[in-house]
Amino acid sequence: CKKPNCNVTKFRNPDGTLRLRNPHIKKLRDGDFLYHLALGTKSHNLEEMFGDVKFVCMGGTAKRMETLANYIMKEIGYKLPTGSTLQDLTSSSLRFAMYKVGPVLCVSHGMGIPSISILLHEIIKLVHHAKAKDPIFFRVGTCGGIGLKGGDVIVSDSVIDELGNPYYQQPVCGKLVKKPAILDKKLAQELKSLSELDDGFEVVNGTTMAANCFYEGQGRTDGAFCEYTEEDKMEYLKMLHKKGVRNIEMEGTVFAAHTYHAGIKSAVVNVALLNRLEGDQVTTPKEVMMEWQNHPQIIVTRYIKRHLQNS
Ligand code: R2B
Ligand code: URA
Repeated sequence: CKKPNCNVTKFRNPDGTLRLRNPHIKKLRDGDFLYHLALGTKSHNLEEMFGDVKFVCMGGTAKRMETLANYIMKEIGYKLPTGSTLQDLTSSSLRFAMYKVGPVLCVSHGMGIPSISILLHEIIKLVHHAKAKDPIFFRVGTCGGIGLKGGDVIVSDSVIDELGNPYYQQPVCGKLVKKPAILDKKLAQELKSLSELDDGFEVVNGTTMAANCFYEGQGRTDGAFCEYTEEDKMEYLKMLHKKGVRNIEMEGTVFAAHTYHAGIKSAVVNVALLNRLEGDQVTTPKEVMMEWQNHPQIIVTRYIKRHLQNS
């Protein structure tokens, strides 16, 4: 199907709940246990716990996701039940951390494609089992910008891998399987439009490259190994920039591919921690970096707020 959002309509039921693209799950005799979340269909009432989820925000670290949950809570005016505090709902898994603020889930994904891939499998099953309707997924993260200042935000309109492929490929049962890495372009444009003049940071749309490595895979010359020159690196980064790549991070392809495959609208919103055309080392003071990491959260929270008000 060539129509935009074709998967979104194809893999959702008319009421917006997700159809799981795995016939085996229904046949699990003891229910489905989401091991890395320590939640299961037998052990928990997932529909009661998560049936109202409309937005899922994923980001690298547990702390950042807790900060985001608290920020969203304040912005949407959500009150926790009297006497309760924000809980990590996956605490017994000791892997990821997940916070729920009304219709918003904030969950950490760790670093890199394998880590977020595990999380995506389990969160997609979670929203399916919970019968959540039309959930939208965001990755709110950090990246290296190409030609952008530290603190600027890139909302990806497309994602590619290190070889320029617009898909996520993975060996499955000994064969290489490709899944198109497609993000919702309208969502990306709307997120960009939510930037305000006095924000103090730019928000741009652009292509994101997802690499499997922070060092050689991103053309850095400051890893433990480097068998190329500074000139090779600059040539590579400039070539990427010419192709429309505005940032490099480590999860975009699988995030876009798995959400698209599941029929979920999604967006990748990253803050640049440095301009890779000017260097490789991330040396910005911690307090500045902590402030910058709020920038994608501000944009995504504006979107969530606007859509909750209109729903
Ligand atoms: C951005 O930052 C992390 C590496 O430092 C990685 O998770 C990513 O995509
Ligand atoms: N995260 C990355 O993956 N690359 C950077 O340069 C900065 C953050």
